[in-house]
Amino acid sequence: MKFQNFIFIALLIFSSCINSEKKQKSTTNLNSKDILQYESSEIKAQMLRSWNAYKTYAWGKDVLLPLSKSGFNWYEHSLGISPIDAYSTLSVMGLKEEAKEIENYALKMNWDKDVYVQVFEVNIRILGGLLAIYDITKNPDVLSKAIDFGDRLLPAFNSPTGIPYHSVNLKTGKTSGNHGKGSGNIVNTAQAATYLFEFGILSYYSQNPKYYQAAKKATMAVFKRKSNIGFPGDLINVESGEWTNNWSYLQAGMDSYYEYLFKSNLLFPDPEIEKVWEYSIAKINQYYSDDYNGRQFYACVNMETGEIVKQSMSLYDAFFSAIQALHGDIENAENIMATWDWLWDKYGLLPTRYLYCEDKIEYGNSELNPEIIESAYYLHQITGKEKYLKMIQKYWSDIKSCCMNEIAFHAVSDVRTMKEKDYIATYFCAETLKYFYLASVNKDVFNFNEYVFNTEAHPFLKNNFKKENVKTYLGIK
Ligand code: DMJ
Repeated sequence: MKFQNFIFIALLIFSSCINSEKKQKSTTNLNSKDILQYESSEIKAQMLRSWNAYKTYAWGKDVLLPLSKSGFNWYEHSLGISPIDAYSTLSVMGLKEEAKEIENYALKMNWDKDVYVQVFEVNIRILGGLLAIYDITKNPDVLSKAIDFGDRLLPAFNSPTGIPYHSVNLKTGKTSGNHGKGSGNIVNTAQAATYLFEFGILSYYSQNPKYYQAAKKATMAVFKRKSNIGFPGDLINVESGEWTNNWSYLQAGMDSYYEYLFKSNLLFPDPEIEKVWEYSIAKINQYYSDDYNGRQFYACVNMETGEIVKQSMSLYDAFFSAIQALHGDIENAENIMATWDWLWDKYGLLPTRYLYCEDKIEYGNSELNPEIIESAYYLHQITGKEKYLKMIQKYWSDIKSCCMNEIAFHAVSDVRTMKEKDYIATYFCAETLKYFYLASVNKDVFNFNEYVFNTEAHPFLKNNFKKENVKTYLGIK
């Protein structure tokens, strides 16, 4: 073997060792001052790279598969979920050409599809995404698309309780308990009552209260079935209104129910919903909060007794510090953020679920979810403390080390091994990259105080919703 070839091979082996080391090691041992600051231009370039990968390998499909370089649809027909979900991120980044392309794409969508869709998921991503396009462009044809889509979701709310069925057929309006195939009529609390925000916006822009009123009926139907100590459970039968599981918590399955009780009031003050939020946040602080080994957690409790039934945290409930901070409860928001950051430092990414009393991972996968970045971003904006920006920089550095591939980013099947998974959720572009970017720009580019985000990180300008019209357009008494 020639000497040059030997050197070349040795270099290759050395660099692949470094890469595999990089894939497993978090930057957490570095001092925050050692972490390289990222520039907004870097995030923007990564968004563009991911978007172009979607266009090259999965255009027209719902989701990009980054390892196999292909795409797949959620249902039998594509709903264009990735583009519609990505629009507001491309737009806040000033990528006008790409945003315009999606606006035109959305206008060509025909919602008259014989397909059962999950009401919760398409509400936050498609309806939320379309409304975000309209909020920015004021293109009346986009609003017509949003109204058409909203009208196709409404039949789901025609249940005896007013709580929507799990799925609805976009063409026929028929409903179903489980993707059009199953028999049950059970939904979780987030699926039951995460509609006030998008349906409120749709009512406002269409000047038709029917959407907000349907969302409010569903929310109140959940709230009025609270237990004697004041909690909803996590699974409910939409026809009988009976709880089929009696756990209560902040994790996926209940998270956005609480999020919208608070956030919808920021755009659409409604005294009844505000009361529900104030009541609920007091109960959360009283019962969910769990101090363990000198750290603050929020546990799962029995809705009837308030007893802790599981000491776990899921990466979804990391959204809650953002809500607490926005609500003015900075102390709790900072305490729980410190807990999330501590968990990140253990693995260099958050596992989907962790049992804190056993120091054990229950589900090790990570889809590069946005919530921890979202909360650090809110805390940085609200407290002005630099440590939150440093956290965000660390999260970015870690995600780059473990999850970047030649075309985009990928999820991992276990944070202990950082084994690559051929998947990237639509919320990575819609939310995760957006929060990274917004954390790195100044107020002239994006003023946090002027917006409220839906649960899929689509930002809505507060000034677009005039207080004097809200009551009439939404039918608030
Ligand atoms: C998003 O789809 C939404 O934020 C939803 O409310 C729950 N979390 C995922 C991202 O983790």
